[in-house]
Amino acid sequence: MKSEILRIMRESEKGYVSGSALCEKFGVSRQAIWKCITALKEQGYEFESIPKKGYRLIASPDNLCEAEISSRITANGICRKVEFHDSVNSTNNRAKILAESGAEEGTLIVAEEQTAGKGRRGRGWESEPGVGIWMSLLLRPMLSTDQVSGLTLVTALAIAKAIKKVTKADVKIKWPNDIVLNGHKICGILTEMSSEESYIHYVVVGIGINANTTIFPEEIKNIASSIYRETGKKVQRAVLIAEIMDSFSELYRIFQERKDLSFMTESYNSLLVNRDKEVKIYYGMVEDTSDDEIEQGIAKGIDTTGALMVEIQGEEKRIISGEVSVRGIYHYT
Ligand code: BTX
Repeated sequence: MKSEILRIMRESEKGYVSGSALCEKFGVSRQAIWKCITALKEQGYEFESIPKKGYRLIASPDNLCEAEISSRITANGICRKVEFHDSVNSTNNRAKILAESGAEEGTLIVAEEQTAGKGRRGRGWESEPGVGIWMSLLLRPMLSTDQVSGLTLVTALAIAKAIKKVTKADVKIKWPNDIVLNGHKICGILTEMSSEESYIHYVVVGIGINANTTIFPEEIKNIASSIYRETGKKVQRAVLIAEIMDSFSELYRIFQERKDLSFMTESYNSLLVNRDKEVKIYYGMVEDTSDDEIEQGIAKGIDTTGALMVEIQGEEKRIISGEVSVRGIYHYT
């Protein structure tokens, strides 16, 4: 009921919603509505209440909770259900458990804190409470297993578009799965799949965004940053989550119809941080790849399968994500 009340107030044209209209809508007493409003106030929501007119929502806090997120999610988009946790080990792990027990496509797991956030290839992901967006979306896509890596690129573009829309920040994409702002990593994506031969049971797309983070641990302070640190403006996280779900819904629908990325290569490439720049390709971990496992070339952009085209000694080579890292010559980007 809380998320519905918030949604009704946000959508109300005059701004005010009368107590009796809410009682009628939910078939409950005035006392029950008042209790709900009081609980929302305790969570930091501010209401104006005027006799004979009703309640008006005047401020929403940036505390993530199921009601706040659900009340902003578009009804006919990909997200059908939000599960919120104050703390979990990893939202990807939680999404996988739900997927194994039959949860439907569009289940979104969001956590205020992850105690064992995961990056790719066994790496960790710093997920401190109160400042980030740590979430995983469960998908049951109509794609073949070799098309699934495209979902990471679809997600990256959806996030970049949403961040641009909500914050106006000039974000870029570092192929295949980082979103960067002023050369710093502000977001990572971890896509995990469960399949049998060519049949996909499910895919979990994990998204980590440093929204309002101010301090990073020593090991990552040179590469990581947050939207707040780069723009000076705090992000209302539930607003950004809803916007990401909207932009993802649209791109995901088209990707499933077309089965390739031709519809978005241009927009993706226009945001590519190292397009037409010199890059190094590491065929192992960046930190310990030996010189003979590093190639150097000019990044040209993605093709319709999502591979990065790199010009190496006059010839274009397709770089497939998975086992490689691509970095600029001097910087992380
Ligand atoms: P990645 O392997 O590209 O990046 C991991 C690397 O990024 C780490 O080794 C570290 O150097 C750096 N790093 C760690 N934490 C952060 C951070 N908060 N900001 C910037 N850089 C960082 C990227 O993997 C995929 C990350 C996905 C995270 C989401 S959060 C929700 C979901 N649940 C989960 O466990 N993972 C995903």
